[in-house]
Amino acid sequence: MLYDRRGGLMFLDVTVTNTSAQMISGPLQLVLDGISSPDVTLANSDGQTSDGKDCLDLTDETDDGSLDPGESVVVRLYFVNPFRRRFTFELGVWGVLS
Ligand SMILES: [Ca+2]
Repeated sequence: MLYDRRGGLMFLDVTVTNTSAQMISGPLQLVLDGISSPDVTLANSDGQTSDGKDCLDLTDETDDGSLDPGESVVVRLYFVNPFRRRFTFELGVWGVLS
């Protein structure tokens, strides 16, 4: 995790690779869950899932709207963390197997 002193945000690059043999169609979403500190929030959320988890839409990061076998996308997560807390979280990827 890196700290952007000017913006006051922490950030982390996440690479999502389709290691399966099946194409994954969009909408492709990176879902963030269980941030361990209540003082930390995701700064660049694209919205929330139906059960209230922050998510980022990765569909536009793919070359053609779907994640083919072996294709990777990289997305940067920005966190607001005013007290510089240590924290953990879980990531999941939602897509449609075609
Ligand atoms: Ca693709």
